[in-house]
Amino acid sequence: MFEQLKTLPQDPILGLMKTFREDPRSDKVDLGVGVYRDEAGETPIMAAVQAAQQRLLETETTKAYIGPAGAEGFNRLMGQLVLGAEHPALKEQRVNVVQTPGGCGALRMAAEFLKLCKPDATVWVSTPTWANHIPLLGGAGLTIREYPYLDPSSLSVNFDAMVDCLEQAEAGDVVLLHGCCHNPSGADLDADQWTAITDLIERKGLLPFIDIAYQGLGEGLDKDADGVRRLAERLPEVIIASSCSKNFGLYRERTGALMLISATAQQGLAATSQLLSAIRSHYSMPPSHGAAVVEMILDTPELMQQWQGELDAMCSRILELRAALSQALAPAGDFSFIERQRGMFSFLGVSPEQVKILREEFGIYMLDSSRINIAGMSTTTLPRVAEAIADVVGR
Ligand code: PLP
Ligand code: TYF
Repeated sequence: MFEQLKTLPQDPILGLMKTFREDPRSDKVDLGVGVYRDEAGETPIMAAVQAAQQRLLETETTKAYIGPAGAEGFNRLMGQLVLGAEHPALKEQRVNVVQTPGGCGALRMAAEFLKLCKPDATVWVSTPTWANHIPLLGGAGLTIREYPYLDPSSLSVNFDAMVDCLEQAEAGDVVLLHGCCHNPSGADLDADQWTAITDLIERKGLLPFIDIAYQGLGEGLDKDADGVRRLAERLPEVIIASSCSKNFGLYRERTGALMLISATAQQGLAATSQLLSAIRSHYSMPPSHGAAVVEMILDTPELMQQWQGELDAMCSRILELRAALSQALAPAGDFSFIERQRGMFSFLGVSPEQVKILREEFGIYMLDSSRINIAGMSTTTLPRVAEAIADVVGR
């Protein structure tokens, strides 16, 4: 049965991690995969997470099954974290949250749910978008179309082109938006653009689908969710996929949430029953540990404060590195967009050949698209990274 199968290429992001590991140079720098790193280049367990794990170890009483929706407390607290505790949709009981295996699990189950709502649904995604969006959504059988998002010459949002394109979408089409910290470009919508896109979605009867995987790593927990929150104040139905991988550093614990905002509480119950049925037929129920940690943190004031402090420090470090890199590159060209962008990623805007030189000659690893993980640098490695980039673009 297996003999006719061809070997497929690896995920290019995860493949690059392996090439990096095998590079013997001691001064190599990994700007590839999107994991947060500290000044020492490590991705440590956050102290609030360690403390919550310790408490769990002492208080957890069972490992019995958790059920397809996951933990009720986690779901309630995640709804509040993303939407803000006072959000009208929460008060009107129009929000239903389920715990998922990471943001990826949320994205995929959202796609399966959409397929049940509308078997011929079309999802519009930004060009470019996170490469995994395509298999996660397309794999559920949704039709994927693209809207232009990034102007490749200025590396900023081409909002006019985005709006012009989405004017062609039909009622009932789904629009995937990055809640903040656009992956791969770092170019986000500003407040006016969020309002304008909300107007367009409302006028055309589209369904907004928000992927928010970096809340707290752009400018702060509330600021990063502002666009989503305001959109969800105006529209009757919204789907939100949220991830705890980056902001809690729980990557391998596979912790995320899927939120359905429905027009009425009654419709929300029916929609959630469909979603839970889809979950049962895919993985039955989510893993527990990561969500139990998040619930413990969000529900314990001193852990919450500790976590917010750590997250704010990560966020500030990224902003400082952004400012430092764009300044260090100023003699080589206009890289000021790096300072204006948010989150872990920006494109350098160099060619695949230049990316190859940076990797082979300088041991500086980034995706072929020139996407860099800003948090992959430290104040020690940044000058060398900047020097190498300046050298390569100056040739
Ligand atoms: N969405 C985006 C844009 C991402 O970059 C990621 C990954 O890091 C995710 C979703 C989901 O990640 P995870 O499944 O690890 O929570
Ligand atoms: O874009 C990134 O680097 C992160 C991490 O299959 C990631 O989102 C990369 C590939 C993948 C899962 C997560």
